[in-house]
Amino acid sequence: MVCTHTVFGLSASSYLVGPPFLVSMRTSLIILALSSFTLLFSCQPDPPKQFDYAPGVTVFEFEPTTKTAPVNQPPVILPDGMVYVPGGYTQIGSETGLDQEKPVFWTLVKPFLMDQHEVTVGQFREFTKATGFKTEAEKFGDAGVFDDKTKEWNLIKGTNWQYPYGPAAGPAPDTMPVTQVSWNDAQAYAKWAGKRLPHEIEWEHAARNATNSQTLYPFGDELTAGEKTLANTWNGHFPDYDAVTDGYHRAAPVGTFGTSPLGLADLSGNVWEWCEDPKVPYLDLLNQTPVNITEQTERVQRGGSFLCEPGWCHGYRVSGRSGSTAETSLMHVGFRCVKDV
Ligand SMILES: [Ca+2]
Repeated sequence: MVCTHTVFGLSASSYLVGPPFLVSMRTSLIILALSSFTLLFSCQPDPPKQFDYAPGVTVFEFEPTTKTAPVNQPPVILPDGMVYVPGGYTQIGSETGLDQEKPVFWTLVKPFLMDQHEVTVGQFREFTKATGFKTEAEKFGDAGVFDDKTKEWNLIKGTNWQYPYGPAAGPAPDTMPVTQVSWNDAQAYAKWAGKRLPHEIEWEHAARNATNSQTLYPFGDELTAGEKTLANTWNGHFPDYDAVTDGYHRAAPVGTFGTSPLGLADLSGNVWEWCEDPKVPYLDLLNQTPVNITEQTERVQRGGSFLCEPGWCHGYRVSGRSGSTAETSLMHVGFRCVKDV
């Protein structure tokens, strides 16, 4: 609530503390009474609160009464492998999803470019060849692999982006999404590529096709279209059994399952995708609560993975969220990059 409490250009408090020779006690009391009267009748509701969450991302406390869409002008030549994501207003979150997806709030996102698919093993290899970069899993000497027999996560020696399921499982083909990369590794790749990680609001804006679409997935409410499966997920009851009706028990080559209406592949399923942001409750985001970044701070992941199924983790919905600490490397977490237009 914003209240005007100024009378004749002087605030009520200035009468109370001002030099006594300026006004008599009687005059002060009269002015104070006037001030109180004004106070009663000049209170106005707060204007709808909005703020810049990040460059190109505005967050609203309430639905904006006027929605002036940003100018959408795709570049004449798109960078290879990138999709133009138009700007616009999008509601983030889901009132029917998990608590961490609430409350739903409005945003305005400027246009940007997004990788058509998750960064591949082949693309990551180019990065390491050019820079000599070593991932955190390579430095640690191990990384997280889910064991189908024990139904547990284990740190397996020799596991890294080239051997995402452990050395015994063999190397990952270049067409696979790169995994076993930490948030820090993804940041290094993005910087080298002249790109950046998406903010999770940008990610969801793209997953909602830049049209604020309200379907569960970028391509609708169903995971299949006739005979075709549209996302690589876990088919059955996790972790007991995976019927593999979609053809892949683990990661699939990028783009295997087609693209969303915007032309983006694997936004739902295949592997989780690192985003730029620390993972905070939406209420904290809306209140602009400062985030104290520590080693325990989780970074957001979006899109779900081949380990997700509705009964356990329906993370491949457009509003689904997950997170891990910045140095964590896992077999079902990769990333894609964005670039400003
Ligand atoms: Ca699958």
